[in-house]
Amino acid sequence: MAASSRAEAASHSSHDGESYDRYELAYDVLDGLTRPFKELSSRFLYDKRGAELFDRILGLPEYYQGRAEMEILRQQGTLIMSFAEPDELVDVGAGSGVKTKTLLEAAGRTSGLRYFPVDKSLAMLRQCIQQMERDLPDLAVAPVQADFDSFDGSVPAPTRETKRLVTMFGGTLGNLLPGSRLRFWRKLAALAGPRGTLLLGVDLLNEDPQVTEAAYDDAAGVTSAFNKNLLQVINDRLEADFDVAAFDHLVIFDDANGWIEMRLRARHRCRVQIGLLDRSVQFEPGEEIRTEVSAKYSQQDFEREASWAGMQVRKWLTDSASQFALPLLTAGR
Ligand code: AVJ
Repeated sequence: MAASSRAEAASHSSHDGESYDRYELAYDVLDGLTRPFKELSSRFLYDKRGAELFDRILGLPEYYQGRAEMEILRQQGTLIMSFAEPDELVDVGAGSGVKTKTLLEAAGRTSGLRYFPVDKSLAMLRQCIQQMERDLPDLAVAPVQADFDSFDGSVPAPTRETKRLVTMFGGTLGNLLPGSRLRFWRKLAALAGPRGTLLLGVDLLNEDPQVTEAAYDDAAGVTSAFNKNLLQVINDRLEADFDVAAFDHLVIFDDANGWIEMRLRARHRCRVQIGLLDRSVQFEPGEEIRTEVSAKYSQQDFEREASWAGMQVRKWLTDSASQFALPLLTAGR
């Protein structure tokens, strides 16, 4: 092997063809763990095991989001497609593509449509391509391997004529903090283009915060395992030595900010080595790490946010229990 390609192989993650560099991960982790209130990005939750655990979360009785979103897609698929009349479909964070498949099957339309599934995981993209080839063979699929920071350079820019539908399912927008969310809104608007439509998954504020809390702290403990797996990801990729069993899963609803947080709390004082960086981090008894923020919206909050990016909600589609929304947006005021 040539020296340059060896260096390349060493600096990239060994699993799943992820684009995120090991040293980028290492320093992001160190940044987060050396703050006065420790934080780790929720993007690190989704390694192979994390993705499997998230799949199990989607089937939990408490986690209504996935089912509610599928219900809207089945019920409103035709309306969504006739509103957007797309030639192109860009699916940000496509995963297995099951949501888009449901949308297209409900609308009964695939011909003349170009589908760009965007995902950071090659394994997910492969699964998505396979599923579409099997169930929607007419669909032209152009996969794009990119994460949320890099998709704008990887998907072709829309022209003034392009009729493009951009989807981001699951409520992922709510995982960004408001400052980054504003920047991300602008990227989504640019991706859709002047004649495009956005379809975004939005988890709604529940009158009863316990319903939301239960969705992130299920009785079977799957979300707890999902959260703790983050420490395992760090152990595996950064030669760290977190004692995963010494941390508890914790969920907090932050009323003022309108979001729910997942945290991990150290049971006792400990010191964690990060082998790759030859650094260590100290935890006090009860010290917490924030691992995820997930915003819960009212329709009004959401519309205000959309206007930051010059986008306007044209249709507000919800499930029958009004727990989740799939608004359709276009440019304009
Ligand atoms: C897929 C990122 C939207 O925030 O609800 C599920 C992830 N975290 N249970 C969410 C998640 C805990 C989920 N998103």
